[in-house]
Amino acid sequence: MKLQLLSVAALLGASLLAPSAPGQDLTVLQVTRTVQAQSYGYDYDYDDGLSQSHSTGASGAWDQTALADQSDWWGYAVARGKSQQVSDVAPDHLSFDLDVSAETFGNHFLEDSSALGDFDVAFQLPALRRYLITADVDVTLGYNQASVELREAGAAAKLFDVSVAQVGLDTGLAYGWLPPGDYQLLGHAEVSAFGNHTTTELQQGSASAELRFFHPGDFDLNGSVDSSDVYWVVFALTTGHPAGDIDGDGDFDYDDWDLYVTYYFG
Ligand SMILES: [Ca+2]
Ligand SMILES: [Ca+2]
Ligand SMILES: [Ca+2]
Repeated sequence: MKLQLLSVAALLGASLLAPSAPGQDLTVLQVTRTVQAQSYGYDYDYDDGLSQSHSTGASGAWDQTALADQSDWWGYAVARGKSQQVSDVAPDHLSFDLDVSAETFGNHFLEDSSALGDFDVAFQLPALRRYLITADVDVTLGYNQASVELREAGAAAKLFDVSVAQVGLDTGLAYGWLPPGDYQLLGHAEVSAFGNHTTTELQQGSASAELRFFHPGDFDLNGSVDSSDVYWVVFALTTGHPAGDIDGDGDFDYDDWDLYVTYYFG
C-alpha cells in the first residue's frame, strides 16, 4: 500500500521538532591491522628470502607499508612483495585501503613473492545507528583474493560481503539501520607471484571500504537531521523506493512512518 493518506506538509511540520542529540557512534573493542610481504629465490649456489611485516592493535589513522624487495648476491633482481595499508579507526567511521602486489623477475630457477593486508576491527554500537558502507575489491588472475565483510560479532551470517578470488573485481554499497550490539568489519587482500628463468609474474590486488555511522533519523545520510530527511522518507514511502520499507516487511505504510518517527526522535 502506498502512503497516500499522509500529507507531506504535515510530516514536514513534524520535523520542526528537534531530534535528540546523537551519542557516541562506536566503541572500539579490538583492532588488528597487518601488512606483510615476502620474497624468495632459489638457484645454483643461491637460496635466500626476505620478509617484512607490521601490525598494530591501536585505533586512529594508520599508514604502513611492508616491502620485501630482493636481489641476489650478485645484484640481480629476484622477487618483490609489497603491501600498503591506509586505514582509520575513528569514533564515527572505519575505513581502509589495502593495496598488495607481488612480482618475480625471471633471473632464477625458482622465484616467488607474496603480499597480504588485513583489517580486522570489532566494535560496539551503544545505540541504534543509521549506517552506510561502500566497498571495492579487485585482483589480477592468479592465486589471489580480496574481500570485505561486515558481520555481527560471533555470528556466521554476513550483513555485507564483497569478495573476489582468482581474478575479478566487485563493488558494493549498503545502508540501513544497525541495532545496538557488537560487530566486526573485516578486510583482506592477498596476492602471490611465481616464476623461474623463463617466466615472470606481476600480481596485484586491493580491498577498500568505508563504514560510516549517522543519527538514526538521518535518512539521507548527509550528517544532519532536518526537514530534508523527512522529505526523502516521504518520497521513498510514496514512490515505493526500497529505502522506504523501513520495517522491512515488504510494504510501504504507516508502520514504516511510525518506525521512522521513533528513529528520528531516538
Ligand atoms: Ca540528513
Ligand atoms: Ca514496511
Ligand atoms: Ca507494513
